[in-house]
Amino acid sequence: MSERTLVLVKPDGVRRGIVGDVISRIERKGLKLVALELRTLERDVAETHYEEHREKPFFGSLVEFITGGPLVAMVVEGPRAIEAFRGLAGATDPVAAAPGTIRGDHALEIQENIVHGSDSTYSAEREIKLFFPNLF
Ligand code: RTP
Ligand code: MG
Repeated sequence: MSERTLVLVKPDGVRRGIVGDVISRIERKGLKLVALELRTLERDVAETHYEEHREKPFFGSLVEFITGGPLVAMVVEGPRAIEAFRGLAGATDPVAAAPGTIRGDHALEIQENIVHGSDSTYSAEREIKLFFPNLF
């Protein structure tokens, strides 16, 4: 059974030229790209994407960061794609993320942690509709 997940290379990853490495890891794992776009998020889209964090102290800063430059949004498909990509990404805190993961290999700051991946089938469906409303 195949599933889909929304992956973002956040503005820090685009600025630092890590898009190719992220895509390469996705492809090496055997996951497939089914949609891809470079865009700069409007504030309302960013706030909707991260709505679960609206009450957190870092919400304002997170929205500033994620809207601060172009990002790459992708839909990635494969068996247990949600869990598979979260494994490639590593722990949210890049210092704690294992070496060999995207965050473990490329980052040190909790906010500027290079990638996003949906965390459940519910989130994946919601986020894919938000970023790619015409994808079926
Ligand atoms: P994401 O949603 O971006 O895939 O990351 P995640 O599931 O691993 O982490 P989550 O808890 O959903 O947090 C969302 C993003 O908010 C930033 N963050 N900043 N300053 C802080 O304490 C803090 N905590 C989280 C990170 O960019 C994190 O990926
Ligand atoms: Mg999350």
